[in-house]
Amino acid sequence: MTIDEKNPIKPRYRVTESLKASPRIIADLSAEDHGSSITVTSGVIKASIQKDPLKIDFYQNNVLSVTLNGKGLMRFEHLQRRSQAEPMEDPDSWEEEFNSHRDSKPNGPEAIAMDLTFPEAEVLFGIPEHADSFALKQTQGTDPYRLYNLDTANYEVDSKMGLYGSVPVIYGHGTERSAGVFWHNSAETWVDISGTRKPDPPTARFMTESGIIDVFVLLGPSPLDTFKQYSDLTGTANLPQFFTLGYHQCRWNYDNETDVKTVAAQFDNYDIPLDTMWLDIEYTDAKKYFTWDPVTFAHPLDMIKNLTDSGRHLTIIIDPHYKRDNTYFFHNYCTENKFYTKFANGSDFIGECWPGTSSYPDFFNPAVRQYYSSQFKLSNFQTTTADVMIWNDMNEPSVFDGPEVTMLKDNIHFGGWEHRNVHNIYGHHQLMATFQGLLQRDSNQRPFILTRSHFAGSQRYAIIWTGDNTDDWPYLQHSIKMCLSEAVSGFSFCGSDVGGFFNDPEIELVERWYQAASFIPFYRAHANMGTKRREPWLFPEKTRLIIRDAIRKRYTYLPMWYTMFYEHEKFGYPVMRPILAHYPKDSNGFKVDFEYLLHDHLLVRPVMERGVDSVNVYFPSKDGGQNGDVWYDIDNYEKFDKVGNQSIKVDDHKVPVYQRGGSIIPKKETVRRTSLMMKDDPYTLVVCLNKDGYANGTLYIDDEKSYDYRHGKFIYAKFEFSGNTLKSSFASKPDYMTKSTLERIIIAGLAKTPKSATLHFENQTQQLQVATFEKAISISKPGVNIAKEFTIILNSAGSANPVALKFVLLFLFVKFVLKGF
Ligand code: NBV
Repeated sequence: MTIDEKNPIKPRYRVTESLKASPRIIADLSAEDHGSSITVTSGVIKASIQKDPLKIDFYQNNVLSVTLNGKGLMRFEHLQRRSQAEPMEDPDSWEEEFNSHRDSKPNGPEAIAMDLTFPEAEVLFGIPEHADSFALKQTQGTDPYRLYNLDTANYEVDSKMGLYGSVPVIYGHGTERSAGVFWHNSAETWVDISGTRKPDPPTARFMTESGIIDVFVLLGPSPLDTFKQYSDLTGTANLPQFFTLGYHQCRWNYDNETDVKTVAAQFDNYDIPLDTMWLDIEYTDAKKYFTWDPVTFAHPLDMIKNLTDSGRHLTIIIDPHYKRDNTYFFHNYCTENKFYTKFANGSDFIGECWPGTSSYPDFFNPAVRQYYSSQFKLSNFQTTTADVMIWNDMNEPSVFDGPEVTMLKDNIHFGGWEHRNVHNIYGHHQLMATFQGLLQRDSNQRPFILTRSHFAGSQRYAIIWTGDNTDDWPYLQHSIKMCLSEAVSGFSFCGSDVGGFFNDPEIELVERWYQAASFIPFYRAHANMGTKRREPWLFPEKTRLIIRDAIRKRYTYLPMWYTMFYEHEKFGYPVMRPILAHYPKDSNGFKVDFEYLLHDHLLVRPVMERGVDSVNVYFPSKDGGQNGDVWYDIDNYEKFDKVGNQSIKVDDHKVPVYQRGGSIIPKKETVRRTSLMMKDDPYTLVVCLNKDGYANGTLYIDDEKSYDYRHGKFIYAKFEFSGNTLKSSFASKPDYMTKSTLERIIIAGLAKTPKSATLHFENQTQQLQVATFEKAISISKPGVNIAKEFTIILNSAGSANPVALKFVLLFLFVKFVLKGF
């Protein structure tokens, strides 16, 4: 639904680049005018529009799911010319002073607002990025939630202040249904939350500085349906290259090439896997992006080769502020071609940032994007290779001497649009160009870009992290809450600076952060300039071993992570999920944000408290009562089948993570130096049975790097365990060759331990050994290529397998027959 001014003095801004594609208009709409209202119907969906006062009710299957303007809080301020306008009471209406800055507001106040009610909901969530709880809090008597991309140094936790990204999608969920609304606007927005549940259900009032009212109503009815409806609009993360799911090592800064090489080599010495080294701003020549420091990074190609030879990657930072230096090619080109964002008076906008006096490319201009993109070509950036990936930081944009450390709202962008309209989508346009640049550089390699600023849809180009956090426990806890909010808002690939960016973390926090982050999509350690070096081997041995274990555990689960990201791209559901995603009837789980699900496979409850020897794990209910799933501790397959809170003992090494009974997870158990070195290694399948003795799961494999999978070059195996049989099958014939075999199967939850197992594939039969393993069983060495269909039948204790039977007969023969003679 859009509401625009009928005859504005000039057009109002409409966001475009956030959507994946133009929405499809359904032809089978029927409308009925009842005089005071109009009803519009399409299939099971109905909108009832009350004309005066305006109120729009959205129904699905005749259940009222979302009401717009039910409280009558809609506002729409018309654009005006000052010369013709009525005098206004508020002196700030026409121009506003903020510290030393002045906003000229050429069209006066132009805000829009509307209230959105979720009649069936008991909890609202979404609208990242805030360092706050997953469930949105009431805002009466406090500030509303703010959506305004800002470089907020030392941000606070439990706060509604605007951070680096803004994703204006909100969800309401109750035991009967879920729904959402995407408020499609890139200007500064504030959101007030009120109401709790029927008869006063939750309401969000969106208030936005400019633009039009443009909302998408997502009618669910399940939480996963609603998340998918949102990703159908704005897209998903692209399937990442495999290595990006491994461990990343960063700090501001690695000092020089030797430093980079030495750190990478130390990971090998200490037998800790590492996939990517990162370089922060100091690698550049005087913070001029697309250059290298001539002294400290004089031979970048050698350094890059040193990394890529051992299967590793390098990621370097490219920020959006460009040094105003007339010996700098990028600046000269942008100046000559009028490529910079402008002040209101039409001259190039100038602000302070890392390079000193800087200007900011106007990425809204396609010609600017094209010029910037072309800088990534190897013919231009000759001192890089196609294996160097990119980090876009400071792209809110951060302007040290600007109002609230960003651009002036009356700055002018391509097309004459004021910055106030597009602020939250500035970084997004840089990402579009970076993504294009990496594709132009190598069209068959999937780009990997990390961004700090983000808006709805940026997930199609880049992954995110939670910015400059602090070395304190609440920041570790908020990394989970924040990534969960981001995940339901399109950003599945999210992480936090492990250890905390600011200050020097205490050892226990480092240990717990490494453990927690090993189950978070983006796994990168990072630290501020001036902090003590904190590579894993600089800690006491015990800590180093805990870090090593955490990273190695991550590597054993990489096949699961990769499969989850494939399914994310394919089906549109988040990778990291709140409990309510799979337990929508369990109202006790609605606000839980100290634990989460990975897909519907794992329940993760990291230890995020200092000095504890037990933590509370919440095992959710399927029906709101005592009916839950069976969960198996991934370390020893101990079974948990009671719904509710349970206190779990934790020592320094323990991370409570549980596999759901009913799931099959693919793993690789031999951990090597990099993910690339594990490419051909064999798989282990971990089968955890539900109460009916059933489980299923999937495994996705491809070349881990290129777009060939989009032409069918992949393997997507399905596994199913039922009765006494594990079967693999393929929806489509695999069109990709792998050397990897099936090395081992672990089965937890069997009523009886089988004596042996028989493998059948391609008319061959093979007997397999079964052993007990922790509280499960392990079947070793099926050895079958994972791209082949196979069946494994467990031979139960009662019906002995043929080989065993022969031995028994021989024994009896020896004992009774031969002895008799
Ligand atoms: O480029 C320097 C830092 C970077 O390390 C950090 O990760 C970013 O979030 N950057 C911000 C600029 C200044 C931070 C104080």
